[in-house]
Amino acid sequence: MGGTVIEPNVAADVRATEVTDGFHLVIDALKLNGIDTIFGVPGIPITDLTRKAQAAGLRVISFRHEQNAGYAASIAGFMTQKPGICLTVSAPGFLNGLTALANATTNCFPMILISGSSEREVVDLQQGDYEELDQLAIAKPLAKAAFRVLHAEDIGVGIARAIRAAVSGRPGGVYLDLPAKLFPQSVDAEAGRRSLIKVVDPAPRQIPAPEAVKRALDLLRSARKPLIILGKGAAYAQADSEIGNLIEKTGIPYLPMSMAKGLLPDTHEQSASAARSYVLPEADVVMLIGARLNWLLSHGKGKTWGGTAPKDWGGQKFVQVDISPQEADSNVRIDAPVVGDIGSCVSALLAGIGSAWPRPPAEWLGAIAERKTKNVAKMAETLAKNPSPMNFHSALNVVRDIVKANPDAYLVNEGANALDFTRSIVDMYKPRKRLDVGTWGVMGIGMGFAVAAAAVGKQQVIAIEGDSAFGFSGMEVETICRYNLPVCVVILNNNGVYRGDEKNLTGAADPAPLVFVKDARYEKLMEAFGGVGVHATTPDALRKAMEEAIRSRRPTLVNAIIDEGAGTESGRITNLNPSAKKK
Ligand SMILES: Cc1ncc(C[n+]2csc(CCOP(=O)(O)OP(=O)(O)O)c2C)c(N)n1
Ligand SMILES: [Mg+2]
Repeated sequence: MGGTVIEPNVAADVRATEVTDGFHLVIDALKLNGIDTIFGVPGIPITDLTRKAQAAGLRVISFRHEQNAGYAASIAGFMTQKPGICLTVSAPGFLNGLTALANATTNCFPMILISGSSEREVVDLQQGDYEELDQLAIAKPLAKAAFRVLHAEDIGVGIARAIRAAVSGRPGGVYLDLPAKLFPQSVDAEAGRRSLIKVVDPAPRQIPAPEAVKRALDLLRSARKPLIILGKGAAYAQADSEIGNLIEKTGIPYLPMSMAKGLLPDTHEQSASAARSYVLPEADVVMLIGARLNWLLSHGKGKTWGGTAPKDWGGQKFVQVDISPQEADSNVRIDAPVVGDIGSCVSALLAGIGSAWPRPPAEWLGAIAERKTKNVAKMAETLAKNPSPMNFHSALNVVRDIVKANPDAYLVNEGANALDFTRSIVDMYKPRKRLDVGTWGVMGIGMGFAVAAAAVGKQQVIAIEGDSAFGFSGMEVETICRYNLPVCVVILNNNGVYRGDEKNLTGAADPAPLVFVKDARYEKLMEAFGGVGVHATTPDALRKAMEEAIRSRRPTLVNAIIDEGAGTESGRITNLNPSAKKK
């Protein structure tokens, strides 16, 4: 306990009273609950909190912008099942962190945004305080839960509630408002100690009902063309061996969603990734495990699923394994919902399967294998080409080899083409190693995720970034250098958003809205802070630079020059652009 001793100005025989304060109670409450890292940006009123937290043995990672600290916290939450903590100042700092909080809620990442706030009575009367804003009200609709603590004695409860809200059930972002006045409030040390709560079983298991499990297995057993889809919830659950067993014991082909790649190695023979557009419309029973039927799965309907019109349902029946009882039927009918935590649900399914589960019909497996072989051969041919300048394929062919040789490395990924090509070309071999833009397709997660993966995951990080995507968090290369993190950033630089060859249609001097400065030397940004910068125009140069980065573990930025005409609008989701009839 980091209590201070106040020596009362009285006779020496009067015992000093041990007191603590709001600063120390926040730190002690976090430590008591196993929180060891804080991501944030200092300033009024939390500057001293960052100092004291560091002095108390927490790792404090100070960023250049709160949004990046917030993304770092959220992905740390995904990686560890412990809420990631982001600490900000009031009003603008809070708002900067809020995007990351909303993104965490959308992606079901456990995170707590702790923001200092200004004088309550001044804020509530709108009298114009320094950084005045009703933060709690603003955070509420974007967070899974939001709390405020007004008295130091309540800090223990506030932190306990925030932790439970973040990690129990479906995880999400939680906001905790700590007004400036709270921090210096002093409390008797013993009373303070007693007010803290070590949260018991913060994310309790939720056991599925036996009849739900039976219903799901009966449906799955009846399938002629079964398919399993693994979502990021399945990756989060850390039930890797149970999920692997379920896939292998049933022999059912599976598709990993982006952040579930590597739950089983992407090279697994049951992976149907290379035949995705065949298996989705063809499957008759689909079991979703920790995957939602949102836009990333075309809402379970339309052409992707064999429907004719965009809103048409295909003929599939669905099993949905999910921790939220409200998830089923959100887009199409779910015939067999299995509600519980993924680990408990998959264990129950495994128990019900026993040892005599019939393998899926050979025609189904054969048809998938045939398409896979064809598509893999086609991809190999494309990857073998060596155009000049490089295109996404020839650059990512290198990254693919490097990741294969370094399966423990984290792969952070954002951009449009830079994202879609990386996802399909670079195989993952271990769970929770691929960290990307998630449900929202948000640009800006790159350097925050990279810092968290290196600092918390303690492994090499490879960040594959579109040049536009990188720009959203690029200043954090200073943070990467400052903490000397083993991060190798590779910018797939095609001079712009989607591509770099557009012209201003008016012919005037302003560039087109999607293009950037030609031949920008991003690598010099890393050099500016003492890291290694490399300008790579060939696959060989890219390979050498990445190998050296991993060997040395030094912060490195490789500016990989890609053909500026290589990309397509919005990558794989061109169809989501509203297109006007009038051209
Ligand atoms: C926060 C946010 N702002 C804007 C966008 C729109 N957007 C989607 S992808 C993208 C950048 C694509 O360019 P780049 O990262 O260079 O990838 P490329 O396709 O060129 O490889 C942008 C701005 C977004 N997804 N998120
Ligand atoms: Mg680009």
